[in-house]
Amino acid sequence: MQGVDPAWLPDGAFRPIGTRRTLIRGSGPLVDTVHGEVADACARFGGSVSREGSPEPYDLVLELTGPGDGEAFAFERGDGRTTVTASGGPGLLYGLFHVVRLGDTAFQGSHDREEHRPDVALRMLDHWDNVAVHPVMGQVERGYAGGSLFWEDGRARGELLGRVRAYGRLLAACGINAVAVNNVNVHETEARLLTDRIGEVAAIAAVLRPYGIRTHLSVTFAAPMVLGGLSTADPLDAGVRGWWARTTARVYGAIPDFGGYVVKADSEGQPGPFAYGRSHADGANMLAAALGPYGGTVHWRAFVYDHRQDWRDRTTDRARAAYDHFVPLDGQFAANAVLQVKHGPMDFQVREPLSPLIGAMPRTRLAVELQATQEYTGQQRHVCWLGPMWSEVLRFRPEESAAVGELARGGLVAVSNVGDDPFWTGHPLAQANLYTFGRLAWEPGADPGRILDEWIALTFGPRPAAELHAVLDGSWRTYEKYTAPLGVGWMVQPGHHYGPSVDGYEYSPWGTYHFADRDGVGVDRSVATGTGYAGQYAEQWAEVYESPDTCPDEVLLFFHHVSYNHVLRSGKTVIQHIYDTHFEGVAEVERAREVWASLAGLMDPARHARVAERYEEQLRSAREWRDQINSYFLRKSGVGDAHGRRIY
Ligand code: GCW
Repeated sequence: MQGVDPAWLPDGAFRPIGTRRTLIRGSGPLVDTVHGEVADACARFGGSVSREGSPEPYDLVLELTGPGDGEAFAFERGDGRTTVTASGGPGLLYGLFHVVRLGDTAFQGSHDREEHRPDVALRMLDHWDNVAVHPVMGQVERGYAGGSLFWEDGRARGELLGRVRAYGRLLAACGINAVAVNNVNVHETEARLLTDRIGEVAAIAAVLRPYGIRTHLSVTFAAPMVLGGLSTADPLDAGVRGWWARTTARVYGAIPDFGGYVVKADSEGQPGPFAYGRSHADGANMLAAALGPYGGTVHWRAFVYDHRQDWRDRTTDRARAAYDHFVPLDGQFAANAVLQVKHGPMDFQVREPLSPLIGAMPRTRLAVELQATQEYTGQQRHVCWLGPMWSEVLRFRPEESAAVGELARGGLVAVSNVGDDPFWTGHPLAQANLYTFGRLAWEPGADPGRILDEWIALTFGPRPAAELHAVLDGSWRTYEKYTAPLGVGWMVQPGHHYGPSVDGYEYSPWGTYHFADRDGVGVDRSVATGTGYAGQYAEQWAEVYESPDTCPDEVLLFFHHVSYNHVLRSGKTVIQHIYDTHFEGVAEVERAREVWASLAGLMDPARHARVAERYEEQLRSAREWRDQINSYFLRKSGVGDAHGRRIY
């Protein structure tokens, strides 16, 4: 698309296909999409594409063998011909993008037959987009890439076919198959997308459908009242249930393959079943009942906690909240209700332990929610490739039996980092997060470094691969080093969450404290002397986290309040670790910025310039973080830096 960054689908990525002869067999809307892709590539590069089985030789055969909507495909090469077969349209599309990723290798030598299928059925992006620009949150809540891709001037964009189509194509190429098009905080205007404005959602769905993407909608629990004029939203009330059933029937009238609802209830001021003395299973099941006849799913978020707690109250621990609310409900949720759990117990900090809910509800379908938008990880002004963090989460085993990627039977979800910015994600290198999410959702056990290399090769071609890998690979750990230490989190500026403010949340109602005093820092969440949170884990992890001697360093201050002279498992004291990591983090940003500068001339100048400009801000901000954190802890502790470096 003109004026928009091609991201991981530059024209050149289609050269190996576009210069060859392709046969496409089968019919259906997704086969048409595949045909369109190959035909465009051939128009550019001189190859040919046919839908007839004429006897001439082909280099590539893409064949749909069945009528289904399966996502699996098989790939093989022999006798000078590459073949992709799939029994469903989405599978054929994913097979095509597999060939794109392989590039020329797909057409060289021979390849044994390989079967590919996603490990996770639902791979979803949640957009926190508002239709109308919200006075505080702007158009995209926690969005760092401009306005919404879907909504403009209070309605669905006119040129949907351009931008949103290009988006659907990028998403399909990394394996994403579901999108929720509006913010989970559902304001007045957006509430109406469910009813009189469903046509706009249908228009978006029509553009995403050819790329195998189903559309979902965030709805307000109070919809029967705010839209239906009822006097209650009680999930057990017959009138309320009838309203949802009728409304949902109309949604499916407009969008026959509608994916379902996303709900944030009793969370940060959103309405929910608690007002009626009902449980969250009652709430979710009411919507599941309305969606069930059409094959839809309700994604019910588990982000329920007290956001008006008193900082003086040491018995309430926000980290415990999701587990305390939801584990007693295990087994009560309908089959098409999915409980959507943030990966950590708090809120997308740069480092958190795994949410103890994951693994503790064996009779409930769970979806795990990650955050691609970099709310707490540099807001797309800092380079912070989240692949290693997500991979750690997905490979973590809450119990011996299964990893998180396997426990997420209800899907993997990421909060989108995309807006109407020409680079899609504001920071061009943040595209890597979106791509990596899709690929990890397809295969949660995949090596993230391999995915990164794939993204680099597609986006930039072969040339600066090693340098780009170096710049991105360690960037999450670098970010962690210069921000809040050892898993304690929350030392950010309140409200917008960018930049340091060590005590910004310390005396607030949000349940986000570090308890630093002159002797030490951290939150005692042990069973023996603290909030008991550590005991929410299965025995093996509960034991590990219970004692500061066995607790992993990177989450030590999440679980324990320790003295500044406490010796970490690394052999360093806590205070020296704080100083060292903060100096190292800034030095790492300085080096990465140099590497980036050396790449000028190897890529589109606009892309290079955008990143270079953001590195200036990242470095300024990293120094600010370093100096505030180090000075704060020097002043609190009175313990100097062993290396005598400058602290203010
Ligand atoms: O991370 C917090 C954000 C809110 C967000 C909320 C949520 C959409 O600061 O902006 O609201 O989480 O996940 O619901």
